[in-house]
Amino acid sequence: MSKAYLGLGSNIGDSKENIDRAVDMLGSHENIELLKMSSYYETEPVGYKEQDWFLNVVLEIDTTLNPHSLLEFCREIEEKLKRKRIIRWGPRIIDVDILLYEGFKSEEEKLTIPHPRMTERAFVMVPLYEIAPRVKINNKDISQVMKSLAGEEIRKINYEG
Ligand code: GSY
Repeated sequence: MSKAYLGLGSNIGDSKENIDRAVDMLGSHENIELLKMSSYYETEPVGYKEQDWFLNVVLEIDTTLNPHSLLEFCREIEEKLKRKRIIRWGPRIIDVDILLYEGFKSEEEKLTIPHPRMTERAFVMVPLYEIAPRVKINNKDISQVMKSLAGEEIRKINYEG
């Protein structure tokens, strides 16, 4: 089993339902165990600004899938939820990104781990810090990395039930 962290985001349609469906699909895979899920966060768009705010969460999982198979499954989930890449950095029904995978680093274009832009993004770092306050990213403590965040807006949401 390897521990991994995934970032999920949506800003089209019912974002909470999109995220919840993706989480259910991950949890239903026989080689994935969901360990922790962060709170939901409403987050200011990073990159292309003329779009709705996102809903983001981070998951901690245990998995026997290797990083490439896990990536394939994440892409399958995006396809199933009918993600359409219309504008680069633009709106999306669901994005499922591998942020970290225990003991694994890669600079392949298709699979860069740790995720190349994660340390600059509050929508990733804040939920990750909530569930993994002692994790290291590129050998740096997350608490150190958090200090250099640019500070885009992010709001924790409390859903009832
Ligand atoms: O890969 C992430 C997709 N995305 C997001 C996102 O999930 N949240 C926010 N706040 N901005 C984003 N920009 C992109 S691209």
